[in-house]
Parts: sequence; C-alpha cells; structure tokens
Amino acid sequence: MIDLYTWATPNGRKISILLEELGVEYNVHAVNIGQGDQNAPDFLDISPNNKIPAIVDQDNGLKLMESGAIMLYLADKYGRFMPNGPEGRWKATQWLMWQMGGLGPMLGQAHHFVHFNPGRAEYAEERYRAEARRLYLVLERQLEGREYIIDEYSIVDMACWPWVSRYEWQEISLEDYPNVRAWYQRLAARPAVQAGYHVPKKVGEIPAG
Ligand SMILES: N[C@@H](CCC(=O)N[C@@H](CS)C(=O)NCC(=O)O)C(=O)O
Repeated sequence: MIDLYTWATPNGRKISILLEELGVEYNVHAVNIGQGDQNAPDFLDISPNNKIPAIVDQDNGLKLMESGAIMLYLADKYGRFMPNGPEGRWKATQWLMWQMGGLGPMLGQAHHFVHFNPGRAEYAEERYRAEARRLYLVLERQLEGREYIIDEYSIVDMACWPWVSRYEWQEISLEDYPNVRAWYQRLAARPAVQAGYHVPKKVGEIPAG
C-alpha cells in the first residue's frame, strides 16, 4: 500500500494520476502547502526538501520525495507505463528529465512572475513567458505524428500533462499548439487522469484546452 503526501498542484497530480492509472489502492494525506504543513518535522522526515509530493511504500518502508523519482519507482514496482526495451526506456528517461529540469521549473516561474506578480519584474516576466512558449514548441514538435510523447502512453505524459493543464496561468493558448492541444484533450478524457486531477480535493474543473 502506498501513502501519498500531496496537494492540488501539478507535481502532486502527477503521482495521483499515475496511481489512478495503475489502479492500486493508496492512502492520501493532504499537505496544505498554503498553510505551511510542508515544514512540519514529521513531514520533513519523509520529504527532506519540504515539498510535495512524497510517498511512503508501506510494503517495504521506503520513503521517497521528488516526483520524477517517485514515478520511476512506481513504474518499476508495478511494471507499467515505462517501455520495455532499452531505447524506449532511455527516451522515456530523457523526456522525464526534460519535464523535471525544464517544463516544470520554467512554467513554475511563469506562474510566479506572469500570473501572480505581473508588473513586479519585467525582465523575469519576459524571460519566463518566452521560455514557456519555447517549451510548448518543443512539445509541439515532439508530438507531431505521435499520440503520446514517446509513442506509447507512459509516465512522461503523466508528468507533463498537469503542467500543461495550467496553460492559462502561463498565458499560453493551446490553439497555437494543435498537437499539444489534441494530446492534452486525449489525456483529459481518461477517467484516471480526471480522478487523479481531483486529489487530494476538487478545486475546480479541468481546463478544457
Ligand atoms: N522537484 C520537486 C518539486 C516539488 C515542488 O515544487 N512542490 C511544490 C508544489 S508543486 C511545493 O511543495 N511547494 C511548497 C513550498 O515550496 O514550500 C518535485 O518534482 O517533486
């Protein structure tokens, strides 16, 4: 049994979507990052970087933080959503690293400067607005002729999708990225994605794209 520590954010939703896709039972612990729950000493014992998401695998006592590591662990534990062959596995790892090092952090900065604090730092706003557009173009090219980011539905799609679901905060119109839009809507139609989006609680509808 997996214990999931999470909040209604893109990084948190990656893991709840994966757990829903796996169809395994899991316990949800809401960590309200708006009121500082992430700094509680017992949470730091699980997540030393004091951020969600984190898991505890009750089967073996393993505690894990960092959404990319958690996704790799769960895909490995349950033997699903990662390609079997070495080339596919490395391509999946490559795109997961792209999400962890690029798409997530850059769009997160766009949320801070473009959505929450407009007019406070012109250079930062311009930089992260431009970086968001560049990253969407990278995804648009990768999805040309593909239904999923690495040919088969994988943890890579589940890692990227929650960040794209906040396209409005990033001042991105998905109409400008037709391949991304079709992929976004393809995933949004999946019952497991819908269920995982609303963990630990429903805070609004899934944006239509
Ligand atoms: N690289 C980490 C980033 C996690 C992260 O940024 N989590 C945010 C929510 S999406 C958080 O817990 N923020 C609370 C804080 O910064 O105090 C991961 O992918 O798990």
